[in-house]
Amino acid sequence: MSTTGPLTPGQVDQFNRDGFLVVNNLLSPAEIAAYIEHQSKPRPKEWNLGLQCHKADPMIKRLANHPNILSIVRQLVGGRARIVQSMPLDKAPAGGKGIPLHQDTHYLPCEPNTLMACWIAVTDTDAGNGGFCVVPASHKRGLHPTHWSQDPTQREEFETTYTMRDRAGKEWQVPMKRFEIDNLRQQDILPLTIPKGGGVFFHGMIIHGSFANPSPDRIRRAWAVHYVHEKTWLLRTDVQDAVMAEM
Ligand SMILES: O=C(O)CCC(=O)C(=O)O
Repeated sequence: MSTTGPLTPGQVDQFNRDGFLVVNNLLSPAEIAAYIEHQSKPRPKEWNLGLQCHKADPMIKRLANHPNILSIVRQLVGGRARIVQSMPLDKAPAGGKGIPLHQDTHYLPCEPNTLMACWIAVTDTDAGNGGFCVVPASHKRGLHPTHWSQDPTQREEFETTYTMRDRAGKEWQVPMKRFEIDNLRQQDILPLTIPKGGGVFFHGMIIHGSFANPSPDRIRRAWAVHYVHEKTWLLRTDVQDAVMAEM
């Protein structure tokens, strides 16, 4: 297992200032190889829980609870965390679709807002294969206006209605689909280079996403987990049973 130490005070400041932090060597080459092999094999259908696979699939559970990741999440949320969702984010060569730039808090409102994520590069990732992009420091300017993304090079398959419930038990419905932040300027978008096994920790309010994979032959493979501080109230009823992280 690879080991990274706790973040330095400088790295924590950087996360708070920029809204994201790249950390290399979170997973070892052996751990990455084991994940790739696991994903290539058929798995029992009881493990296929969509964005909740970390509750059933032992490999995904292990990675979502990886000490290198959790120790940093703990530092950044200021205590123990709960795992809200996990997802593979593979992007095929030659046009595999992007994810329109967005803020996760828009999809996962919570009180107080401790939402954050760790996105792990399973292959080397950069602008050349549709790597992860951020708008640095955009987490400090509230929720930005959005429009429905209908760009055919970006994913738009998602459309649903969430039930929200506040702490007092009041419920309401929120229709959701694939939104994109309005009026983004290309020069504000920073494509990150994250080598295999490294990752980016990012704040729930940071604007992030990615573009289609322009490479003729380089797949972009990645995987992400979203966390909140254990005491946070998640408004979406479908994730209110988010499990505690193991440390
Ligand atoms: O994989 C990407 O390109 C973006 C991932 C993302 O939006 C997320 O993990 O919240």
